[in-house]
Amino acid sequence: MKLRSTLLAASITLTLAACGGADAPSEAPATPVAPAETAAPETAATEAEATPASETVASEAGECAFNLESNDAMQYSTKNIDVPASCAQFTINLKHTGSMPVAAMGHNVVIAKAADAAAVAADGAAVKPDHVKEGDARVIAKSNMIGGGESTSVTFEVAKIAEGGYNFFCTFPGHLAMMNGTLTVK
Ligand SMILES: [Cu+2]
Repeated sequence: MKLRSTLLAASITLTLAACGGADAPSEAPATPVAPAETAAPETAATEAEATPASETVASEAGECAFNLESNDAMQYSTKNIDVPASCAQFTINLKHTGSMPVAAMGHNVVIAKAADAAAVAADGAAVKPDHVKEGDARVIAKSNMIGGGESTSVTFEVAKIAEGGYNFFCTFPGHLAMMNGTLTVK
């Protein structure tokens, strides 16, 4: 009897609550509506532009994107990026977590054959501000050169690196030796 009346009361309360009326009993908290899965931003690239929340957004990049960081110590945050073969395109979002200006500690992300990296960087040494030779056919893709606190991104077709042997690297003069890593299509 007691159970039944409790259920009845709960049911009435729910009904009333649904109408926005009654005080919900404390032992029966309203079931929170499951948060709708917000559509993952597909263009993390353009969103990465320095909003305070960009770090959070960045950590949720989809599987066809990777959030790469760089710093004032001339380092990338990883030496390898796995690129799913299922992705038609892949985006690398680059964030410069340091504070030095682009002219002193600029970073970019360039995609080319590992064997061509040194020549690509050498040929771009005098080309400001991007440090990539105009029309360099060895370059699959390249981002802008950024300074501390800035973000950029580069997107490329996965088919173009499918054969393997491609690296990502920074062409700012003197950075290649420390700032390079492999792209592994799997
Ligand atoms: Cu660099």
